[in-house]
Amino acid sequence: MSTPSDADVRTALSGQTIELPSWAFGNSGTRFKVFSTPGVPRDPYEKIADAAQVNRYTGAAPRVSLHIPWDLVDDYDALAAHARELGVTIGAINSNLFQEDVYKLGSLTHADPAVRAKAVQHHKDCIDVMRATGSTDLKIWLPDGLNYPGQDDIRARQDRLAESLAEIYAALEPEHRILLEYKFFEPAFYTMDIPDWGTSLVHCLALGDQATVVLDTGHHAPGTNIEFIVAQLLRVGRLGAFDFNSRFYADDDLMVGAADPFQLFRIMNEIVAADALSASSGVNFMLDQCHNIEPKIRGQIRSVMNVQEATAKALLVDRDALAAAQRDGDVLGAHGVLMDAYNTDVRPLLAQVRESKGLDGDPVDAFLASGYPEKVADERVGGTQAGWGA
Ligand code: LRH
Ligand code: MN
Repeated sequence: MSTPSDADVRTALSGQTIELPSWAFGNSGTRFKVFSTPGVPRDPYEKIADAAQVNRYTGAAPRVSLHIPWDLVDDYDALAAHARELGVTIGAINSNLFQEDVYKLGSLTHADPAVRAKAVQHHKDCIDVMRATGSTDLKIWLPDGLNYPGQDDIRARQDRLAESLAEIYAALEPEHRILLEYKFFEPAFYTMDIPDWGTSLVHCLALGDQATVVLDTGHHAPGTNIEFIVAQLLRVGRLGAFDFNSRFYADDDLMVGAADPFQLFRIMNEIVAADALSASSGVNFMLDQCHNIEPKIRGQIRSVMNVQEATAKALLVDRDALAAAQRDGDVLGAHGVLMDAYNTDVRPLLAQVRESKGLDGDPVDAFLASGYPEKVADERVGGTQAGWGA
């Protein structure tokens, strides 16, 4: 990868897209409290309308991922048409196996074949939704795991998981992909059945080419070098997507780049170095966040901007100088090349890229000036606000 020209940098930034999670627009919180806010969407139609606002002002968020059954509707063709009218499309379809009593001791890993069959059928139902919405990504995150040593046989659960995933894989259309997500703890506290990238990769390799790994930036043990995992998954061609967010301690699901902007830069630096920014790379850049206390649409706009800023800095890395310093063993020289890019203020460049697309240079100001938050707070009265625990 040689140093991109200024025009290349602008083209890459102009074409960057980030997928938004429908659930970021609903109420969320912790086990202590799920806060409500005036104007929060009450159904998937209103969630998509809010997501479309993010795309309208950033020009970089043309897809919305759905979560089933949180985004259950009678007519997915109508929902997809609604999205298109607003200038966005339906992205990944997320299954949900973490809110039913029957899955207390597991879902795709459960010892009872009837429970596994129910969980497999849920994914086949999600694939039906994908056929209706034109989605190609089925995202699977399993809450499955153990709380106490001896509670169940770790290896037997892996065998059952592999068997269940194979049934789901067999139901995919040729254009579909499985995005298999891992998480090192929670809701299980002794072991998760897909705790790390290695376990997800082992299952993906066993399934076939349509199975790839999702890297959620909040799902690693503290101190994990996430960009190393990014580089390795890109190297083996199995990085299917990111669930971007940030955290100070656990799976905090805070705005991406808020807690550790340097980490986000290092991650995007591996993406750019591997020429994996473009849509053809097959990497789906998604957000997976909860705006527990802050305004949700503005939080998503800020998050998209944080990814754009980290990406712009990564694109400004002088690749030729970096390669030369690395070749010469010039440790501080090489590190310095990266830090020069990281310490570059890219906000004027991004404002110009937005203006070149006919957008306002500052999406947050433009959104706030629109009066949309006040408008929906007035309109969305009555009904039940969407969200965790709704
Ligand atoms: C699990 C997870 C997963 C989603 C959920 C909303 O922690 O990251 O990606 O299903 O959050
Ligand atoms: Mn996630």
